[in-house]
Amino acid sequence: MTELILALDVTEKKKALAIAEACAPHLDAIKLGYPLILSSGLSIAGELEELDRPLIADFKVADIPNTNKLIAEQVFDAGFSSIICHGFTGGDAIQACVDVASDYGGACFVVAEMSHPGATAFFHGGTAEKIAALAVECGADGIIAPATRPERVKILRGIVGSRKILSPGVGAQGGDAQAVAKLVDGIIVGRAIYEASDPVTAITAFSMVR
Ligand code: NUP
Repeated sequence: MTELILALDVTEKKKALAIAEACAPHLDAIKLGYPLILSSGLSIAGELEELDRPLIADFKVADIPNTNKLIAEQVFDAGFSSIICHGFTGGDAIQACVDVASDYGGACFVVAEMSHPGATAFFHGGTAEKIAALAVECGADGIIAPATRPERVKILRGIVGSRKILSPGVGAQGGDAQAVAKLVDGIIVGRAIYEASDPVTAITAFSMVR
């Protein structure tokens, strides 16, 4: 089964909570990032915990190991079950997030390659492959790879094996959910759901993944 993960990048707290509540029964996890946390505060994670869906913190943590550790501790203390960190910072920085996740019984996902057009400038040329290998070496639970480039997902799958691949970029960014769903463990969908006039109905467009 491929999981369906909602990227809840809604900056109005009330609206975010309403969408999450309506969609939760049809989702496998909810991903929160800077837009919602900066507008509503970290405590929104506690409020969303009531929906009984795993919460993924997409802070793309990218600092020195000690700062990464301090950030990850805040994330898991707030009620998240997974954290997303960047991988270009190197093995020790990834390891700090992996270790905290494991201390809390949570998971750590490493961004191997981003989904937007500009990402090719730095992630191509061997970097994404190196990051994916580092993620495996550090014992990360999986990687983030672009639904906008299924051919790249296939290459990265060859490196991470059975570790999870979560994939953003379907819908608003143009990726084809059908094409990528069979290559990954979870697709991450934001605007195509939360900007729809009826988010629950919009989810049915992704029902092939559940
Ligand atoms: O490479 C990435 N691309 C990406 O879109 C890594 C991400 N974490 N994301 C996030 O996925 C992005 O920040 C947003 O929260 C979500 C995609 O949202 P949407 O394009 O479906 O609205």
